Amino acid sequence: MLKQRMWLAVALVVTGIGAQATTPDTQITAAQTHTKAAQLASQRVLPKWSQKGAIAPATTIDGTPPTLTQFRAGKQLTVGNGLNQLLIQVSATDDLVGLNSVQARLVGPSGETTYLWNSSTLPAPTQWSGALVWQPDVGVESGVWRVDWLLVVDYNGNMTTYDETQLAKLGNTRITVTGPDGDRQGPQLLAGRIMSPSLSLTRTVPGSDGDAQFVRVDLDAQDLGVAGLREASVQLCIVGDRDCYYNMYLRGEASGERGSGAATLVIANQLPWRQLAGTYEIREVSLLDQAGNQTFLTSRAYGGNTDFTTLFPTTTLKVKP
Ligand SMILES: [Ca+2]
Ligand SMILES: [Ca+2]
Repeated sequence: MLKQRMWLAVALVVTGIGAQATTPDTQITAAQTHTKAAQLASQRVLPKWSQKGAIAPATTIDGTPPTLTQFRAGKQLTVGNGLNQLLIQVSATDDLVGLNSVQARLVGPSGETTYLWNSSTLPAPTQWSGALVWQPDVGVESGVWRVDWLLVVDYNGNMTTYDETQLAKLGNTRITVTGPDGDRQGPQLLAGRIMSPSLSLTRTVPGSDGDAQFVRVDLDAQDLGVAGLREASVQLCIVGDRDCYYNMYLRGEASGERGSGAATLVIANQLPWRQLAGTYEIREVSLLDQAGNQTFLTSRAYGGNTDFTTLFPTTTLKVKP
């Protein structure tokens, strides 16, 4: 019974195809396709290089790898001041099909490796000059990095590799990186502003589902050295509480500020509902850079030597019940 059904199904399919093939539309389409194929065969499109000057017959397949003709890496890279970028200038030639890509490997002082590459599109150049661009992030290791391997590849996949000794015959392979781990200086506070001079424990953020108000302090700061700002904190104490038993601690991170340029850090923390009501004054500001250097500024009223009134328009904030 099952076998009979299967045969029936096969028969229907065959009939279906047969019926389509006999319609005039299908026949015309088939004829046109054939003609188009014949046209394409007669108008054979030759590769660009062949149209230009018939350098080689179409049957020649390039089996020869490219050659590196020039190589030179930049010698110095100081990391942290804005964009960190070093260029490695490369030129290469290929006999026929053209250059596809150039790749290089960099090895750091402790053996860490990173790869750079550049590529061309078709029609590929037989004479190629360009740069491999190294843009390490701020955490890159300081010391001497070496280009210890380079690869040139043509569009047929033929390739030549070069080691450091071979590269050094053409140009510099050693890059001295001065990174943020060479930075021994903490950031500097330029100015600050208490943006929430008066807060209430019973008031909430307008429109929120009962969210407590925010304590906000803005700090204008800049890092000394090359690492860049990372985070800051502010501690406030109830006025007159020299032991700072009832304090308020705020902490915030720099949002992508890098380098030694000045930036404003916005430190906004929600007021804890258990915070004691009263008038608070700044006891300490601390600033941290990306290399881990920290600067502590402590108010004279708490045994330090910073007069915050010279840096802040007002140095107190009120928390009401
Ligand atoms: Ca080639
Ligand atoms: Ca620093």
